Amino acid sequence: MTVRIGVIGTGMIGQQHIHRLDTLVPGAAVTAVTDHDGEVAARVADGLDHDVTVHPDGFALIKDPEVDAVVVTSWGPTHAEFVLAAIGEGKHVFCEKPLATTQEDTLRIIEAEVAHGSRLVQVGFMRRYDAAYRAMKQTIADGAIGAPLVFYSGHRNPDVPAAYTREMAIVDTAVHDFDVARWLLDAEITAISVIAPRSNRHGLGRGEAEDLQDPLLMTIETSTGAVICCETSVNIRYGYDIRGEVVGEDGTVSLADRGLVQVRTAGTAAVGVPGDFASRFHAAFDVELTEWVAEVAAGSPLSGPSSWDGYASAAVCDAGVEALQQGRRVSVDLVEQPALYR
Ligand code: NAD
Ligand code: ISE
Repeated sequence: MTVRIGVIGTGMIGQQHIHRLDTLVPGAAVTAVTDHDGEVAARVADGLDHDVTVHPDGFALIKDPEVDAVVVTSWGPTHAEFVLAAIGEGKHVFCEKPLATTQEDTLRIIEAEVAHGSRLVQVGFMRRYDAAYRAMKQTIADGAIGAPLVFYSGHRNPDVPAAYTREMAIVDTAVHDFDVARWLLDAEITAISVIAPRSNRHGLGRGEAEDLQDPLLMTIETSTGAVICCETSVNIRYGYDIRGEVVGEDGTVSLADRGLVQVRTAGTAAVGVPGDFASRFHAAFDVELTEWVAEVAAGSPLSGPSSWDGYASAAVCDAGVEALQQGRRVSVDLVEQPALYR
């Protein structure tokens, strides 16, 4: 069976996902698109080698009988209403992070999905599909390093767009580290503190844009007693570098450097660093959508990041922003987890 997919939001990642769904992912075809900017949507549709319906808005696309499942890649604040509409139609929906921009909206989604009675929502936390992170999780599960005690997670971007604000280091960037830490350590996050060192000069004096507090260091407590130390550096210039090391009772496991080769010359040994998120995680995105489409096609239970994961990460983001603004440790108090997500 081919899963006919409608994509809401044909901007940067929307176009990348359309390309992989239409050309790479077995059993998937993009049959409908829409964008706030109708011309962009029409151009993207024209670029495909088959007929694609261009809808006036996301709600019309969700109702389209030629759409079996929905992908949401529009701006974050629009996600919740589209996800809720898809649940209302009983359709599977893959939503790029964040699931919603407020905890209240993530809880509305959970309530709707629980009322539906089975999982329809998957959130785009693609790190869970990255081969290196998967090997790290397997190493921990095998008991090779003993019980995990500390996770160091470094999230470095070469630069960020003018629209990027201070809080985005937490809600747009570190949200990936929060999710992957919960998944790796099999724990919930219970509290967060944020320290802002002296700022990188590249984050200051950004014309019309606000000065950034960059880097940020977060100390994050978890339900198992393991502690996460998360660094965001979003103006690091040298590349898109994702660092990770779990310290256990008997050893450590870390993400290896990425280059295919190491070059030794003139007294140095050098390895390449990816330039952006798309090159660092392209294979993870491929696996993420391939597994999602396979599960949707088979009607089997979804195994990827759930609405609960979207809610839990949103709760940590809210606490992190409060910790940054108020300069104090903020606890994360989650609602009781519905049975659907256990
Ligand atoms: P973008 O600005 O390039 O594209 C977003 C598109 O959504 C734009 O074309 C815009 O016109 C459209 N849009 C906005 N509101 C809409 C609406 N109501 N209906 C239909 N279309 C609408 O942004 P992007 O970088 O592609 O990011 C999109 C989403 O993907 C964001 O939530 C972002 O956080 C997420 N993202 C995730 C990753 C990742 O690593 N997983 C990386 C980049 C972006
Ligand atoms: C972007 O939205 C992403 O999700 C990237 O993975 C992340 O590295 C970047 O900081 C975000 O802005």
